[in-house]
Amino acid sequence: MSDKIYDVPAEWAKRAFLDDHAYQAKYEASVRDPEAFWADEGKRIEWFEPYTVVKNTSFDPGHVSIKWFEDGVTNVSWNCIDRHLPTRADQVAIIWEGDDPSEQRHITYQELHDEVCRFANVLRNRNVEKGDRVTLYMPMIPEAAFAMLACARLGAVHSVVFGGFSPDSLAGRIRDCGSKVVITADEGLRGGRKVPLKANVDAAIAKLGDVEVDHVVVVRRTGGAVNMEPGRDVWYHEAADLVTSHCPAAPVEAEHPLFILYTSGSTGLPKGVLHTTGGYLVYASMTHQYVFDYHDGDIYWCTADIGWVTGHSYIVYGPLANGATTLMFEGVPNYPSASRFWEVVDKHKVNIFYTAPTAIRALMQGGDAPVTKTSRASLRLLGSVGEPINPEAWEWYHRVVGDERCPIVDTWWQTETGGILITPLPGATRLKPGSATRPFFGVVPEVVDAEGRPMEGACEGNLVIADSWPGQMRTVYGDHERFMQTYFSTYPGKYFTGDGCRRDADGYYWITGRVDDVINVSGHRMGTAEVESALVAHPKVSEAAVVGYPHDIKGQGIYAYVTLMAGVEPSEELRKELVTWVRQEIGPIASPDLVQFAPGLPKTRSGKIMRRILRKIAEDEFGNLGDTSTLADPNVVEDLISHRQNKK
Ligand code: 6R9
Repeated sequence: MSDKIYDVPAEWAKRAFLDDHAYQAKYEASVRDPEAFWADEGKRIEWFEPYTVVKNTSFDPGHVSIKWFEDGVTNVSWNCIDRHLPTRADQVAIIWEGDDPSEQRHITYQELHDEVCRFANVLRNRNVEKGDRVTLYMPMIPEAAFAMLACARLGAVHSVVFGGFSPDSLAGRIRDCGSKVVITADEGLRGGRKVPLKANVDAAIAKLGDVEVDHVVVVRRTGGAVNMEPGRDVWYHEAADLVTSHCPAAPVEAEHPLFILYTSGSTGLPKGVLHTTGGYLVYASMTHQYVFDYHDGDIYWCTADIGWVTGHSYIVYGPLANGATTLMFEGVPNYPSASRFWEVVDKHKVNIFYTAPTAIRALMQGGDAPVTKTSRASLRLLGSVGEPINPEAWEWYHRVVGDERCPIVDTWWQTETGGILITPLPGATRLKPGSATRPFFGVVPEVVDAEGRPMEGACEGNLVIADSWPGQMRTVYGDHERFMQTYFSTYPGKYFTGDGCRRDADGYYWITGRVDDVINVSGHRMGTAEVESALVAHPKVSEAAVVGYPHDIKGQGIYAYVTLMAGVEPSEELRKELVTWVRQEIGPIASPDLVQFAPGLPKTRSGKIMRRILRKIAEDEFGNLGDTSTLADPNVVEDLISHRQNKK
């Protein structure tokens, strides 16, 4: 924690949409009369049929229902493209920077229109219709954005699966939402290394058994050799040659599904978070404008992958809804050198830069020189997202990257929230390193104690949101019961975020991290249950328990306690085998950092694993194990402590 405060820089006070006074007034209006507030804000996008009903939402246990602008009719692709053509046809919509610094593309709004229409026609020719689910398994190339917008244009529902997930994970996500069409590329390219995307799709489809995928559309990226299944697989460039660049945008109701995005929770398989059309776009657009203080002509860069929600809301939908120029980067921060981010900033004159603390910490380890040898004079604003940013990393980002000139917006939000909920506004908010500061318009955060009682003033507890906002997820795809259970049953009548949080005397929020069984590894969410079930699927493993532990770069690392089958001897080799196994089962982001072989796990007499104890051991806090009297066999704790793995 740090008690430093950074005032709004003078030039920011001049240029920003809102100063502190304006923020306060607008915030008060937004929570005093949400109906009136959002009735107005809803007009920031264009509607084919105007809405008359603004907010129809209930957090009542058993009857959770969330609808915004429900009788309005619009289309997201039309709002992100066609609407801008009269004034922005020749303005660059997407700057693409390839993995290799010699590769780049500039795509104007007119070109975006033509590309998206062609992609939509290719999908239409493969019988994709309104409401159909389409899975995308793509590298960071413009065609990924074209495909998302093409789905939206047809009223089809995209489900983007991060290209780092394994064939198994991909198969599960194709099955869960019943996609008949998959869009992929021959190979991805990251840090000079190839990722076999099409081969992974083939392997995923082979695992699907009787679930059929009718079509696989393959974009050529590297030109690497791939297997093409006749009748099923088609090259995008060949199919696109046969269609026109004209395709009407389908009018859809405000609550028509826009996309599904799978995310890890504390139990079971990843959930299909469902977002819909009108409210989502209004919220993504509004937050993008105010949080990043986006003005016409600004060059904006969010380094996320489109496989995550940040890529959906703040590379594609928010910026394009605002007619912005959004930069899309295929590569990684340290290729070909540790200066890459800043070289890209200089090359494209980036004004607004949005990244994750894990990237900042990794770059910080490389020292100042790779940063300071670049100019970065175009930078005006920095952003952070994905996990708590420690004050040291914040200070470095501010001092070295931003030359003490650029405010940092530390934006707290989730896949479920669709857009940013707690954040500074650069012209309005005094910054405290490590704090996400104050709620965005229409957001009513509360800190509750273990019994769910709202706490007043300065306090620490669990973070809930008391009322709906337009960008909120609507349901878990195909399982509304699970939606209600997961988010609205812990504190009935309130949306439970899963995060712990502190509020200080100035009303600033400090997110302290997950309070459930979700680990945040490099800003990527991983359910401990998912990693455990991958481990126990290994023939030599009898039982596994997985917890998070503090990791210098990744924020949290994955610590796995593994009990082997009788007769199997622990070895260094087996340890490596298990790590590789998990990578293959889920994907590299799920690789355990540490594996400890444990003859026994601490369990209650009823057989429940006491993760609290395992967490303390992984965190090095042996002195503070809490009550161990309910353990069936207290001796296992001693053994676990003496065989604790060393941290990197
Ligand atoms: C957008 C995104 C959500 C979880 C969330 C929280 C953590 C995100 C944060 C942050 C502290 C921030 N988180 N932003 N914690 N400060 N600025 O990351 O969505 O992948 O669903 O993760 O990430 O724990 O609950 P998602």
